Amino acid sequence: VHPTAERRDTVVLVDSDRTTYTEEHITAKFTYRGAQVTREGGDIKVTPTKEEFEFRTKRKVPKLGIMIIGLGGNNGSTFTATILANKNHVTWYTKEGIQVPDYVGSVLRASTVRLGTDPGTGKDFHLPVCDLLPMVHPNDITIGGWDISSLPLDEAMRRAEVLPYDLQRQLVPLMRGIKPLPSVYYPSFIAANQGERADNVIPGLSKRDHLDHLRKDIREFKVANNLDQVIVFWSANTERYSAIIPGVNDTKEALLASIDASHPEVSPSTLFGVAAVLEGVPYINGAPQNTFVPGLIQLAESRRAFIAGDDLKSGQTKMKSVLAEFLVNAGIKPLSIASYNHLGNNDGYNLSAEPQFKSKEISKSSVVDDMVAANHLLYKPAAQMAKESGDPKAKPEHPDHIIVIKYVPAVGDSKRALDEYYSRILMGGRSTISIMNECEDSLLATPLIMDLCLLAELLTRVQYRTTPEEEFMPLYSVLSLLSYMLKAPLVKPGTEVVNALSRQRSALEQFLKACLGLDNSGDLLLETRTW
Ligand code: NAI
Ligand code: DG6
Repeated sequence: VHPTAERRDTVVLVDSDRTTYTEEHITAKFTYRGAQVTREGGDIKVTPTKEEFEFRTKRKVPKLGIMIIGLGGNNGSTFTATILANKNHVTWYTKEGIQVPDYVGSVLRASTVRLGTDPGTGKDFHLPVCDLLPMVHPNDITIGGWDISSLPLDEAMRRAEVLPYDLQRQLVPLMRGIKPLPSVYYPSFIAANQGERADNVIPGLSKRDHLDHLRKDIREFKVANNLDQVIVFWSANTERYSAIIPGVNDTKEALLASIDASHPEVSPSTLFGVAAVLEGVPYINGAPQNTFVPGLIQLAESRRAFIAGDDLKSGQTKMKSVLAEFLVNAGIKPLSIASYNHLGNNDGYNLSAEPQFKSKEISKSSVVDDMVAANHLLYKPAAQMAKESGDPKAKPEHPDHIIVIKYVPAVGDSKRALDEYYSRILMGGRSTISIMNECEDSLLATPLIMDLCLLAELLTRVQYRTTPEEEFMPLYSVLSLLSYMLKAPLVKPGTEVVNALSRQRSALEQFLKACLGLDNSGDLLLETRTW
């Protein structure tokens, strides 16, 4: 068994009066420290703040089902094949020899956190992230879902052309019995070129009937597989943006009324979101469109349901959320970022239509905004631009940032991504960094889908309170702690988006440790800097 797929019964036992263990829960007290900062004349006034939290995590992991919308797509079929290969210990030959299945690329299963120092050796002690708190093992996930294409999963896997032949050959008997449920298909939302695969569609035109049908599918999947929890994941084609129209989708009441009226601006991805929220199961959007219209966010809030999105941050954008942060935090000023990519899978085919490309362009573009806005020494804020230009509506200074995506059938799922970072360095000098990466897109996306679902499930088991008199509460509906895996993270309305990968990882790590009552000042390493 590959180390990333191993089963362990590790329990992290925190030896502190602030962390308690019962058979049912891990409960930890945590002091959240921050600071309020104001300008007072020429000075900056900083007031340290602190708030006491108590986190309670249910220890029993549920029997988990994941329902993928777009199950027969490249990601859906690769995800299913990966879980089944691991579960059934399928090994296969390539020209490099025998291969064993793994979960490489999963932050939970294939990366570690620094927990502290071993007093015996004085060395750092690292633990797999998935061993910090009780989490579902991916091999135990039950998979189901919907697709507008009726191909059973063995044929969908073959159509995807992602996995090697010898692996596919052995997976066929395990995959052929999995057939996607019929789905809702509203042609105006995805590229016209997708029409040819839409042979598995829920009949009728009433969006209310469609909603009821999807809700029934979720309930039946749960019962049929004896599941405790289900997560619904959008891995279907990228849709065009929905228009946000007052009275149509801007409030929960309007959205539900629009479904009753079969309003044309209610997209399939939003309809699935409503179905999941009404069934009380988490809903995650792995594509870039604005599924989470204000009415759906409100509905989730009102039901204390969990949602997360948007768009998997798998390759080029993940690199960008590292490199842009590195450059700007190094005091170097990117002047332009030009990102080009071509791919030949069905995702690329769908994105060759302008409205769907537009959705992807938006999510790929937003990723450097917070890093740029954080450095007013390099980039002029809006007020300064307005003063200098005389235009009161002037935007803050920003590097030129372009996104190009081209469909090249020959390369299939093996996406090519080229990026050029052109920056200003010392004394007006210039630096150009070029990056080219190439690999199967679905092999990067699959572990992200898994991490998103397993983390979302864990977060449904974490509750908090800020005084001992209060009842424990679930976390806020929008699970922004999942941002690490998402290109355009959805956050609590009115709060700031964090795109920088290191900050996203740090937030996640700190939160998981906080659930154990551990403070994350580990990198201070004061013992190495003091006498
Ligand atoms: P794909 O095109 O192979 O799969 C999408 C599947 O969704 C197809 O089988 C299609 O028939 C189905 N579908 C379309 N509309 C549907 C509906 N209304 N209900 C149910 N099924 C429907 O695409 P792939 O490569 O699997 O990607 C899936 C999504 O994830 C795309 O939106 C893509 O942009 C997004 N994504 C993919 C990444 C990657 O690295 N592969 C990374 C980031 C996002
Ligand atoms: C081409 O851009 C297709 C897209 O679906 C991307 O492959 C996907 O969004 C992953 O993007 P990135 O920028 O994280 O590699």
